[in-house]
Amino acid sequence: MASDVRRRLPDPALNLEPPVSALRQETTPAGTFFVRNNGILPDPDAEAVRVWTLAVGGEVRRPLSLTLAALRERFEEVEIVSVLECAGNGRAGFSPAVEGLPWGHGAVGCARWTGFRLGDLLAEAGVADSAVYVGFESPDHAIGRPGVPALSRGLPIGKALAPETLVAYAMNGAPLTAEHGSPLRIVAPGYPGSAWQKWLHRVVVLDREHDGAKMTGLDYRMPSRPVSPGEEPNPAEFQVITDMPVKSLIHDPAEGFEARGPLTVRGFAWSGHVPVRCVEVSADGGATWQAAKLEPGSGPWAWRRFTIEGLAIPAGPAEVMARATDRQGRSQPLDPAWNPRGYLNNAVHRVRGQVLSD
Ligand SMILES: Nc1nc2c(c(=O)[nH]1)N[C@H]1C(S)=C(S)[C@@H](COP(=O)(O)O)O[C@H]1N2
Ligand SMILES: [Mo]
Repeated sequence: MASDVRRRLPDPALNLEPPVSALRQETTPAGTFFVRNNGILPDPDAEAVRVWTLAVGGEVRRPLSLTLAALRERFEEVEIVSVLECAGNGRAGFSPAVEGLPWGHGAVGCARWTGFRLGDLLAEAGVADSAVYVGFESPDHAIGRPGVPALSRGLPIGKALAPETLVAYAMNGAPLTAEHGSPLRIVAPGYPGSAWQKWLHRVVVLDREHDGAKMTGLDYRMPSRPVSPGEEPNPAEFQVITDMPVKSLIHDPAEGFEARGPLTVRGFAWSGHVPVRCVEVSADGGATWQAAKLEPGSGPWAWRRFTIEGLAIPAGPAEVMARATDRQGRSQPLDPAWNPRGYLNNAVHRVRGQVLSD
């Protein structure tokens, strides 16, 4: 794809990140949307991939296995516009540096997802009273280890049954592409991208937290108390990431801009389960902040456009920053909160450039 603006990250798995300046639409086109793979995509020629079924088992009264056609026929179609963000988005911003893919700010996008409620599927299977969690299984495999799952994440039963949690088959009105999880993926608004299992093949209802690939240890988990660089992390003190923090990005101006003041600054703001309250912009290193105009967005899980026009800014080297605040009063910090795997960097987004004199 000659027009693909995404960079490939240094990793044997396919991981793609667009520049933040390309994230300028309410819904991000599939070909601009970041791609995060922990392993190798399912083999399109495999029998189980050509004839896809979705199975439900574990703590259920009626285990199921349904074809794509049967799923489409049986369950009501639902659409939701939701942000999808990798928990590792912004990892390159941590100091000291942490291991893991060095995402800039582009491991986020917002799309219109079409599918059916995971809760409707689970109701059909009859969830037992013992259920506390669901685990997801997919046929992608770990690097160099065919047959070994690359990722098997899950959701607490409450989120699995929540009306916004979908099994999706379409993104922005088109069938899911292979890289975004065709034919079925989880959509778990407000949760980190890791919970949005792609190539969903089986749902297992569990009477305890799921312990599949990359659910345990330090993977996609945050320390429950601050851990300093150099300190030996204790996995027993880490918890699975659920709710995503409030955040924003500036798509205009772009990094390295040259412009005459006053400036127009535009971008998007989003959050997890607590809605965004406001966005402010600073052009003086955070000394003063000016409220941006914030548009409503397409429903509670979509990102919301913000704009400031006529931002006064002196000629010379310049930096603009955006800071979103949620309805619980939590704001983006100026600097990221360091953690061993570099998750949840929601520090203010800074864009640097030059303001030209008249
Ligand atoms: N089966 C499977 N699902 C997966 C992954 C994966 O490696 N395998 N990566 C997860 C992670 S960490 C993220 S951030 C999202 C990214 O979705 P995208 O590639 O459509 O942007 O997919 C999630 N679903
Ligand atoms: Mo992710």
